[in-house]
Amino acid sequence: MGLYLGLDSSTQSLSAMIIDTASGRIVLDHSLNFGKALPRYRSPSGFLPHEDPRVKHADPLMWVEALDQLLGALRASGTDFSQVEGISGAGQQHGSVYLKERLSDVPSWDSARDLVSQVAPLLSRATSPIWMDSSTTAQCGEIAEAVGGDAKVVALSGSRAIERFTGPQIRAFYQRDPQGYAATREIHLVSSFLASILCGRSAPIDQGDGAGMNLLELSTGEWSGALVAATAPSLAERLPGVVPSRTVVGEIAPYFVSKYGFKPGTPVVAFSGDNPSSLVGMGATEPGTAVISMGTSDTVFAAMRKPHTDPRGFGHVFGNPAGGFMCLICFANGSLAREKVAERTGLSWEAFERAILHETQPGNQGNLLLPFFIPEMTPKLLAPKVELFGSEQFVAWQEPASLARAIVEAQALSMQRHSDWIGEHPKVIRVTGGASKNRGIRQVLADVFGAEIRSLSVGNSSALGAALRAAEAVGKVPFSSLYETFAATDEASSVSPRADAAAAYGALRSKLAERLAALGV
Ligand code: ADP
Ligand code: XUL
Repeated sequence: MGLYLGLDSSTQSLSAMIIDTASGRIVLDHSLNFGKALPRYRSPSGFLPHEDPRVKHADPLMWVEALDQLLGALRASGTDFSQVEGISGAGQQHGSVYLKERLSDVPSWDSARDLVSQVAPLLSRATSPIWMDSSTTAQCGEIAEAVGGDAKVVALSGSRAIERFTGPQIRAFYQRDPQGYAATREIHLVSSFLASILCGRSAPIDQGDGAGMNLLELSTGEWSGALVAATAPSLAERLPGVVPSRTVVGEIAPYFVSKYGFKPGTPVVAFSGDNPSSLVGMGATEPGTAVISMGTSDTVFAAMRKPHTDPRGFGHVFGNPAGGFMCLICFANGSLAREKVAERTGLSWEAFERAILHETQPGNQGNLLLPFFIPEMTPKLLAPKVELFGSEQFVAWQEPASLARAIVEAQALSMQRHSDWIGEHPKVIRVTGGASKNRGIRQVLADVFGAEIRSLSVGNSSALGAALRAAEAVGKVPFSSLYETFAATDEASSVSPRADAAAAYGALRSKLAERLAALGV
């Protein structure tokens, strides 16, 4: 029993959480926002501007500097890392980091210098494509063709070849910058990259996050020879190993011991993707509890009884860090789309919540919004598409309250439509992520899904999941007893479906489906 540290490097921030399994308390919960804390990376929302809306990259050095800065700030304010018994972490999924050297072949970090100046010369690619990138449609087609079609890619990897997934992104790099690819010795996910930084040597990729690459064979948990060969030449030698999520992958590097006071030899457990980690943090690793996460992206996910795949081709199967599988559907137009509506209507989040709860009704009197402010992956839209249907004032963006409801209803209806293949109709859905604080948004989800919506007392479920994974792997505390203590729902936040709401959505659901069908998606 002891203290366990969980880190979460998400799109917009790096968070650290320390849990104390002896007292059952969270003793530290702290975040650093990349845009605010590190303005020199010119990434206010965590990624770099680009003239092509399909291209979304981030500077991996920003993630590295954030780690130094966060640990430094925590240490300065009195955090005693010497009591930490184990560390794990989570990273935004799919994003990749390209290195000229295998991290195991370079000397460990020098504690007299900062991390960024030591990592910068190792990069063979200055920027990292992240999950929001949708510029690899051609490469997806090529990979599918090479292995025998979309159905084959799904059967092997659990997903169709998907633009943001790491394999198509690696192929695009190989084609667009062959010299850069030739100079690359090692390719990491954001998760395994940060674990490697902590260990000062190459850390393997875990099966949870690895399944989001279009490179891992679900049935074996190993790299798929066929997919690896279809992606880029000599890729196998550039990939780290794959391990089950609960593997101890190394010890903390001496740099962190001398600089921030960690205990020498502190074990580091494989980092995973933010969603697989959140499955743990939400206490949802057993089938039956669905989760909706509303961070930068919106995701719907759940542990799976049996691995089956989405016939429409939008959903994914990833590894469940507790063993087995999880399904996930991701929507790019999550918080950033809600923010666009809030900005355009001038509504604060409080006003946005009031508008939904008190100023509008389920079904929104037929007012409907196509909410694709950026290219969307579910359903697949390569260009932004924002359209308003309904009353004249609404169509002219003159009805702020209706617009607030419209974006959330469109998102909830789309989540419902695209999660029907899972074949479960949960009575309770757990929610997390920044936007889950909004009661109005929780109410629309309850009404559309006809389910009780519950939040957890803890805000950052990915960081919590990482800390719980460290406790389970190092401290040998079973997830079930950790969940009783750390993943309890906050009853006061619970929202029930309104009796009359379900009927209000029939017409809106058909209208949205018709419009999407007309767009061919
Ligand atoms: P990520 O983990 O992807 O970085 P978070 O889970 O921290 O994202 O969520 C951040 C987002 O939450 C912000 O971009 C913001 O749009 C949204 N958000 C925060 N508070 C509210 C609120 N009260 N209502 C709706 N959205 C909110
Ligand atoms: C999941 C996905 C996103 C990222 C960023 O497939 O692309 O949820 O993990 O959080």
